Amino acid sequence: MPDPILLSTWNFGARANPAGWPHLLRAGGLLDALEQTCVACELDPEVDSVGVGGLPDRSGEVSLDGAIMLSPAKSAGVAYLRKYPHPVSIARRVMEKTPHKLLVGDGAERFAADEGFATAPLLTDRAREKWEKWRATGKHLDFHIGDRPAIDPNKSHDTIGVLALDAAGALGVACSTSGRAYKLPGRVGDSPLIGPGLYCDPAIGAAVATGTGELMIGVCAAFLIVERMRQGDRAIEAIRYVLNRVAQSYADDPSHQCALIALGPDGHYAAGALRAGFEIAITTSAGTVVVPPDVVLMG
Ligand code: SD4
Repeated sequence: MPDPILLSTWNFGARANPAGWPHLLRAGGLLDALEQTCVACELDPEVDSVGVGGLPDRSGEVSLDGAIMLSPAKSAGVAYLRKYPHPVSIARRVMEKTPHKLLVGDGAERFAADEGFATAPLLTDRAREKWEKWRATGKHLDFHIGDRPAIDPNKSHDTIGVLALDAAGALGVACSTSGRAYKLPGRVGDSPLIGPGLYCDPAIGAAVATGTGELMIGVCAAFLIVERMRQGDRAIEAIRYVLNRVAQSYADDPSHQCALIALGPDGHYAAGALRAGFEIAITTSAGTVVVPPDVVLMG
């Protein structure tokens, strides 16, 4: 039996993992581990790309996306939630209580209301001030160069993606995001989509993506990683393959990032990114560490 492990994207994952870890040590606690890691990040006031405090779209409205997956049958996502702070919790409920894979916008919010989820204001004063500053530039630059240093793909938009393996060898993945800051209203990225943003086949592996969702959607990134692992790739080889596919498929734009983590049912894992700056938070029985990825394609 493997040792339990919890992996999450970016250094802010180190603050979120401890909320999920105790659940992972409980028999049957895998879904709670995934969900509670995301919930902790959604409530983290320092994170302006996930949950409450996420940066809004260009009209000033925050919308959240998220998803959770244990297997093709056990998976669901929600997108374009404007009133509810915990997309992964709602996605889990969609997975557990409906035959559907994706609920969006008003319908997703009606479902959340019927299920008794609490609403919360998502736009904080801090996020509003950043948006107002961005708007005042009058330049309507794309999100990643709006109010950020021009070339800093790692500070512009960050999903929390979580991969977990429990002591029984069960794998799972979840992710949560407010998406690209200053996006067009209605824009949805990879994070609520089973395939591009996250994927899990219990016998093969699980993968999650963060970065510019448009890159991941075009190559179905997380699914492709797991399919490469099905064909015999180790996690690191599968990640390298997908990063190369992204690099070949899109014009080079230094302000875009694609960062990936994969985990096998035997506990082996790897992380990679198109560009420098990505980090992963790893929690095991030895504690939590933050490390750089194994591969940086354009580093
Ligand atoms: C999106 N992939 O909506 C998400 C955002 C993100 O690092 O992960 N940023 O495109």
